[in-house]
Amino acid sequence: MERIILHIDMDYFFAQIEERENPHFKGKPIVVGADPKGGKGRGVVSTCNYEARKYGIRSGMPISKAYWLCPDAIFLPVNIELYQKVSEKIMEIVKKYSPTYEIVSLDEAYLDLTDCKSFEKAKKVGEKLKREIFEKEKLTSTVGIGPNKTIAKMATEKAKPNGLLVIKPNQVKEFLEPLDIDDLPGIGPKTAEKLRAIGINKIKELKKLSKSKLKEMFGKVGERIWERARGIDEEPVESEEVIKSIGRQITFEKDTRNPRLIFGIFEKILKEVYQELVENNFFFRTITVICRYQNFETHTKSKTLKQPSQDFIVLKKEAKKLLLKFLLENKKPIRLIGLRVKI
Ligand code: DCP
Ligand code: CA
Ligand code: CA
Repeated sequence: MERIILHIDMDYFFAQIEERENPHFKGKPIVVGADPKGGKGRGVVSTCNYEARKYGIRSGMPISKAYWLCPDAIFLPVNIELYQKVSEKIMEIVKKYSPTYEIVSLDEAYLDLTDCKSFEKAKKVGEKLKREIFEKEKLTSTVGIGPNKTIAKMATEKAKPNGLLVIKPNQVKEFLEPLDIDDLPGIGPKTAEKLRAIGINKIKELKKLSKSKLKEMFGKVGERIWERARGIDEEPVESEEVIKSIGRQITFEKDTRNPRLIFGIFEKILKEVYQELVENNFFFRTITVICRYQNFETHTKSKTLKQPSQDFIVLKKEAKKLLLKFLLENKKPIRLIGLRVKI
């Protein structure tokens, strides 16, 4: 049966919350991310408002570059606790609009609106949802509606900011074909580069490649790309399966005992685990550090907290203590370190 899928994504999320909290910032370029330290800062831009985007500032860009592009912007630290609270409130609203919902990240979700029976009805639901979020949270969002998740998400991207775009099944082809290949979910910078190297820039051109050719170039993802370029996507909207644990591990290029190197890599692991934790609104109780030595001998050490936590400081402190125990108890060269948290 033909489905009706809605995708919603909050506009310049972290920065919009900061604007809301500090109305006197409105109209000025705002950058949320690491401290620029007068252009010497390390770390990256989390996001910025549309005024800052006029200067070329983007998510993921080094904060030093953002400072160079617009030194007069308002630079703010990431207040993730606040953004999470706002996200929870927004998702409580979103959930009311369909029993079949999927929360993708702090500011993004899908709803299956097939029960609306028509795209016109679904559009009204989308308008109402945007309005309710604005009235209750004073934040704008963008909604895309289409016959599947891929089209709905792409419609959102096109309608940003504060927009609503409906792509009906008979409009999918004309919607997709003129778009750039990197507008297609699943095509990242590397994939796009390879395609451009063989003269493919638009989705219309991408459709000239056979499924087997795309599979040969990109493996299984290639098949997905072939389907998506034609507006085919059967992925159901489903609430995330309950995540039981989150973990990361990294193998050193060379076995090492250098504490600076080991703790340096561990910081990276900590940040990645924490990021995923936040994205999934996951709480942990047990922290496990994994250490594999040169001879592949693998050991773990764990700590269980009295209460579930989502606190980065707690995670970092306890995990580092466990890692330090490994370093103190023997002198064997280390091949891999890892971190896993579970509830
Ligand atoms: N984010 C981040 N680092 C990134 C990308 C995003 O910390 N590299 C955070 C900040 C964003 C939030 O996630 O506010 C949502 O990301 P989006 O990609 O949806 O971007 P925005 O909501 O900021 O902007 P847009 O209006 O384009 O959706
Ligand atoms: Ca967003
Ligand atoms: Ca998003």
